[in-house]
Amino acid sequence: MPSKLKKIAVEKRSRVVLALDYYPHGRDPLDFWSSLLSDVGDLVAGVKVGLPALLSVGTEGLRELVESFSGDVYFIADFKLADIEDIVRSVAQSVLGMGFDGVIVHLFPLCYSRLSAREGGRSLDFYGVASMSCPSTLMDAHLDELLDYAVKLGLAGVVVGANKPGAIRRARERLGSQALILSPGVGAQGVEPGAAVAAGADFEIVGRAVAASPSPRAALERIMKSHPPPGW
Ligand code: O7M
Repeated sequence: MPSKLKKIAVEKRSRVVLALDYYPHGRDPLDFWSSLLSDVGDLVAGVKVGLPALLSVGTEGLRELVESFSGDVYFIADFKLADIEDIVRSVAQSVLGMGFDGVIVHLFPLCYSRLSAREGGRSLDFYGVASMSCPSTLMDAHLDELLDYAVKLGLAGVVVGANKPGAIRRARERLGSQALILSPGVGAQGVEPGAAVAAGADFEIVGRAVAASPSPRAALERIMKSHPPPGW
């Protein structure tokens, strides 16, 4: 279970996972995200890094970013993994080697029997996408199956769109209190801060509303005011 994420969240009283996808045109992305994390790292529990970051700064750039801040934040790799189990496990092992704490995988392939990655004394937390913030009717029609699959795999948590409070409530019912629910869609995609947490999510994943704000700290403080303090 993702005890590092919970511990950091409680210490910082933060339910925010910051998505690092956006950087201003003309800026060096690694320099921008390093400055952003220096500015607001004390306000975020987790940082989600996706393909835009990987493709713009490369694995060495990401390794550097993770190494610089991993004492203070929980790093989640979101490389849109949806493949056969051997490939997912191999990527997960590399992700752990880069210093990440968690990885997000798509559940819809239903290809996995056991997901794990270990190295030395460290292990990676796995999160599964159960419902998206876009109108993905195919996935939503199979929500219960995807949630039950997440439980069967013993995942650390699931991703459920912040614009789908019914799906968040359903996820909480089916997952129980231990697994985490991470909800994207807040801010730039139109969901009010606090709505997903009010429906039962543990964390709200926020990208542009913070990273593209002229005052990322003030934007984060506004979002955090809408959340009850975390406690598990
Ligand atoms: O706050 P934003 O809109 O700038 O960023 C949202 C982030 O959440 C961005 O990194 C997306 O890839 C991610 N996300 C969604 O927006 N919707 C989803 O359904 C799922 C994700 C996600 O994180 O998938 C793992």
